[in-house]
Amino acid sequence: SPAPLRVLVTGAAGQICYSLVYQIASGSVFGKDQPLELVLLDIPMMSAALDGVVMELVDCALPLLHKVIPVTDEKEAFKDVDYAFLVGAMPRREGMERKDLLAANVKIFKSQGRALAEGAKSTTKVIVVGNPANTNAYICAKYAAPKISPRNISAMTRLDHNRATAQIAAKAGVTIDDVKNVIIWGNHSGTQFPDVKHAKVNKGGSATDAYAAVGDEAWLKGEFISVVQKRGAVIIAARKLSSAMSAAKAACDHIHDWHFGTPKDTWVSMAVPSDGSYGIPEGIMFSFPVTIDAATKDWKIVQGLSIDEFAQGKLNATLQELQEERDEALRACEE
Ligand code: NAX
Repeated sequence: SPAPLRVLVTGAAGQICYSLVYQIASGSVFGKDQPLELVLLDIPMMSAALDGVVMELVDCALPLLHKVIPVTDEKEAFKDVDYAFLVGAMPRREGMERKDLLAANVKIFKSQGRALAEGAKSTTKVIVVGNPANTNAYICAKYAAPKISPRNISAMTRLDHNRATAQIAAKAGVTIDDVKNVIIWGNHSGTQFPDVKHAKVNKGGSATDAYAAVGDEAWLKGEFISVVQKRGAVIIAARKLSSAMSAAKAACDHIHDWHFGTPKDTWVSMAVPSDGSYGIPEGIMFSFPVTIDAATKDWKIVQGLSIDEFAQGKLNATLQELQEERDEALRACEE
């Protein structure tokens, strides 16, 4: 069997990782023949809980899991990693301003960007899940460069992508496999734009566009978009905790597709540093439709999709929010 991959998961004692680490270790991300060394990072205060997670992983008796290494030291965590799931972040506490939350997280991702540059393999692939995910990834990429290419750092919008796919499947009366090529544009936040203009639905044996399959333009341009944008808040209200199982599954899908490539004629949504496509300024960590080549493990933004006036307005709004977050984050980095 191949040499083990070294995979780092941060925030490993938290909610999302409780689902995530099992999925990784059982082979759903890197395949059933790929041995793994899992490095689990959390803060020192969480070290007892982290040990508990390690004990449970050991007790799962998973053949692919060659090593589990719990750490509370950042430098040690990033050493030689092939893939990093950056889930750990400062949670929002009561009375905390959005600005304070951003500043606290920016410090974490500045430091982790530096640790990546210092220790990780130059080919490392990184997914940032911790919020504000796009801006955290932007800062992480800035401090990991030039040793680690910014192209190797991404933020997760796959949960939003999966939510949009599931909403369309339910409305069209088909199963998930019958829906492909939805797009999440922009920020993982309330300004994201879930776009189905270019999506395909397989209904009754023939591929049709989502508008025809759903047959309700008003719903697609209204309720559908706000359901996807607000799904996270609705889950918090119901569970009193934020999405964890679905977030972990989405992180696995994201890295699975980066590792194995996207299927023919299929794209997925990932926040990546813009190359200038669709008028989004270079470097902004923006969610785009991307395809991934399995051999090079390099993503490409899907080109040539038409953007109508309705879509352009939504793209502008989410871009503006991302630029404001970036400027605030850069100021916090100076402090
Ligand atoms: P939890 O609070 O359950 O877990 C977070 C863990 O991270 C804690 O164990 C904490 O000690 C640890 N941590 C904090 N600072 C750290 C640091 N500097 N290094 C390593 N570990 C650190 O949160 P959970 O529900 O697991 O959510 C984690 C993050 O994902 C949050 O920021 C959340 O907002 C974000 N989400 C992002 C989503 C996305 O689609 N991009 C969706 C789900 C989720 O809301």
